[in-house]
Amino acid sequence: MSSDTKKVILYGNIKKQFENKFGHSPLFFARAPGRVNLIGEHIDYCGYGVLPMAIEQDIIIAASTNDEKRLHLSNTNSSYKDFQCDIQNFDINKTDPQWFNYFLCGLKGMTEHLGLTNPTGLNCMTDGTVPKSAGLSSSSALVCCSALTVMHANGQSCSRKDLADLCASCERYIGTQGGGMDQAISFMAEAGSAKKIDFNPLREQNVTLPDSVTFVISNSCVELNKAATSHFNTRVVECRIASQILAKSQSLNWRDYRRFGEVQEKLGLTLEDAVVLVKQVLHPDPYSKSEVCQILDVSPEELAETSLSSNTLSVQSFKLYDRATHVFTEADRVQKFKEICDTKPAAAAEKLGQLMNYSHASCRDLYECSCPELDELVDICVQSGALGSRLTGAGWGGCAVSMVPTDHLDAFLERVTADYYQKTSRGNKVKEALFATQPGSGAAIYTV
Ligand code: ADP
Ligand code: NG1
Ligand code: MG
Repeated sequence: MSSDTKKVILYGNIKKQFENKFGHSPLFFARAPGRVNLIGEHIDYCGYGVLPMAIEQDIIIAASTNDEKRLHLSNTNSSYKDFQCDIQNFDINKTDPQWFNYFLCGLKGMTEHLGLTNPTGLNCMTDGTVPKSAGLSSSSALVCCSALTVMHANGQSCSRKDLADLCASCERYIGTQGGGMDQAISFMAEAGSAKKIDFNPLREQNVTLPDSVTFVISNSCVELNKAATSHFNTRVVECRIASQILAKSQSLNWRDYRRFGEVQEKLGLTLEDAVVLVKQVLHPDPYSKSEVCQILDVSPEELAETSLSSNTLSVQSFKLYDRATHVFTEADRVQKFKEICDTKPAAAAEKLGQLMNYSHASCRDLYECSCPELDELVDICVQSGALGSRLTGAGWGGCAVSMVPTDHLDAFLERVTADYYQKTSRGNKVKEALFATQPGSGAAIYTV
């Protein structure tokens, strides 16, 4: 990926703060955008395609190098404290994921990927406009931006695809076992187009959204840090165990399988067939850990090896039927969403809106990754004239994305402001919490 010299003028504030901190000018800027996922929630790590677009909000790092082999990391937001360490010898803390650990993920991943034995020291000032822990991928924007900074500072270049794959892997150093959607769209986004992203191997296709609608993001103002809790990995693990039990039920060697997509492909099933298989094999009641061990014929210690993550070792109850049903039906909705965008049938926008509404209901009822505030916000968005509205990102708080007829946009914004924000103390946050968005461009380096 190449660098650009055009946009640095926009980065006056971060440049000034860099100069105040380090006493010289930055050599270059790196930027990586956040994203909004339009449909396809919690299915990337199951091997299924998703449909996100980049947003304008991003993380920017102003950087220079130093000869001391040190990382000096600062943030324009004083609530993110300064950090420094040796550029090569450091630990990434999974149990207390402070902000600099996300930077360290990118640093470690890129240093190893490039095989750098003598990486340059770095001085970095970080600035960000992606709301944190709100499902718009501030964490991945920071990891991607860090990896890009390390790459450029060491005079190297990588393809966007390699960067996306690398950053999907290295964000896992923080503990969350994500599927790669956030990093893929951050690097591969193109202004004006949403993308269908498929995995294993990573592939992308442009998706043209109907021109009569505008996508609006609204933040419920409830935050959830995914690395500091086990909500996210519990879902990953439930899906892994469900796919292993489905594999075993069909006489496959279940230890070879970790994702629904792999099992479905091996069995040659359609997504509808897979939903039927779930009904035949799994039961709707939660599975206890001992039942899972009995079905897979393993000890709890072996189960930890084959299926769990370090922060889910003590989970005792697994809802396999509901999670599996969500994943297969959500994967089907993504395919239908793309098909409607491509073929533009009559009432296309209404059909897309309906898929978004079904997606939210499935996230709320089957995947249980919503929360009361987000459900209330989604309801208000639909009552305010959205054709479809749903939680976006991991959930348990964070943002909703709504598809609104453009000629109804002002009335929609007014009503959501009145009904969700102004009724509570959220009123003073409405400016940054409720905004229309366009498909933005991908990560970039700007040299001075
Ligand atoms: P998200 O849904 O935004 O990806 P996560 O819980 O995965 O939420 O990650 C949020 C974390 O990312 C924050 O707690 C913080 O550590 C880090 N982060 C986000 N934005 C910034 C920023 N501008 N500067 C420093 N760290 C940030
Ligand atoms: P957010 O909301 O950005 O933390 C997470 C995962 C994605 C995906 C979505 C749910 C990471 C870095 N991101 O996103 O891979 O699984 O949740 O669709 O783990
Ligand atoms: Mg995140």
